[in-house]
Amino acid sequence: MLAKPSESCNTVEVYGNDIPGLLGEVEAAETALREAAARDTEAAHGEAAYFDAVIKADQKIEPRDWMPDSYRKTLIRQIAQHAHSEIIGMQPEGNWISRAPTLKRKAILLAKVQDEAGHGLYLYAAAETLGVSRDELVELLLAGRQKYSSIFNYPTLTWADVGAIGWLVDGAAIVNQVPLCRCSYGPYARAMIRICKEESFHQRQGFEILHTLSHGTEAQRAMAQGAVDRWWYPSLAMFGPPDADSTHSAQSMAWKIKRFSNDELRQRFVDMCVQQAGVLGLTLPDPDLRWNEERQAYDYTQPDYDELMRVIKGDGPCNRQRMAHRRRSHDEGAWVREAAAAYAKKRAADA
Ligand code: FAQ
Repeated sequence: MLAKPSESCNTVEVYGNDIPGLLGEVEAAETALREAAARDTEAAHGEAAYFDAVIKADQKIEPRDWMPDSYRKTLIRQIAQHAHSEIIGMQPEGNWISRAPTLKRKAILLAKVQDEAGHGLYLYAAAETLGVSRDELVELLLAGRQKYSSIFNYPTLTWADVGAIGWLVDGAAIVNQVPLCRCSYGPYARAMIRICKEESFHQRQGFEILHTLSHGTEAQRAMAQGAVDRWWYPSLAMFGPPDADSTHSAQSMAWKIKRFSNDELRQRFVDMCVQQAGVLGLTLPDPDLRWNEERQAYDYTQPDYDELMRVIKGDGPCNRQRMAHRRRSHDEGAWVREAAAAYAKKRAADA
């Protein structure tokens, strides 16, 4: 390493006769560094320009592509939250598998709950393409550092709740998720296509349960109406805070992760449900629900967003129960993970 020449000594004494050669080497090294930095900056600009162009052209960003750190973080947050929701979302309906009224209903519900597990797995796999492992995401959920949808913190008190979840919760999920099939991140968009097809079946089975009940005895009709009364506002809240309070919407829409705002999707959902409630012969529990000719949409009462925030922060009717159950299942599944890892290691060694 070169000693720094001081004012008090003669540079020729310090470096001897090599000084012109040494300075030349230093200059050459500095030039090489400057050129490398310029190339990197140009490449980064090139990559950023490519990213912007892909988004603008409505094409897909793939895992191999450069992406801004904040785009990656936003996707990990949303996809992880979505995956956790599918997994925790198995609990409210799972509660009814052993008490479904007929063998056929039991088989259908079992298949639906298994589908939700599958959705969770596709979504964890999509998140893994962003450089984070499923184990890490599960740890974050269990540590309370990642969220899952507010809706799964409400109890399923009667069999009609299974119908209301299918009709309203899966219905809201479809309205929210169909636009995600056009999300700018390829792996998430592709996972959503299959998920939406299955959600569509889920929504119909819920509608059919409610239709059967609402056309049955007076007690069955009352049970169906009671479930719709309980699930309506929590389903509206699933779409998230109103646009004015939505922290991520503007950026996520600019990146074409989200295609519509929370309020736009909520409105679509309301308009869809009013028609379907008519066919079911059930009433949506909102006295102010009426057609607005000017807006060509229904006016409706907003859900209680303070309640949504309380539920998101962990203080809903079932938050503690849901997380306790998830932690218990995770611990009980430890031996399966260990056995699978040991088997994979053995297979790799054999190969
Ligand atoms: N619950 O700025 P925004 C299903 C949080 S799957 C909990 O508007 P963003 C299938 C949000 O994370 C249901 N937290 O956020 C099924 C953010 O918090 P942070 C799940 C919520 O991301 C059916 C903060 O509030 N679906 O149902 C909720 O732009 C039946 C500010 O909000 C998805 O995850 C909420 N409801 O928009 C399974 C779809 N809303 O992170 C079983 C994908 C907001 O800053 C049975 N996700 N927050 O601390 C999305 O579309 C979006 O993430 C939104 C929220 C629309 C949920």
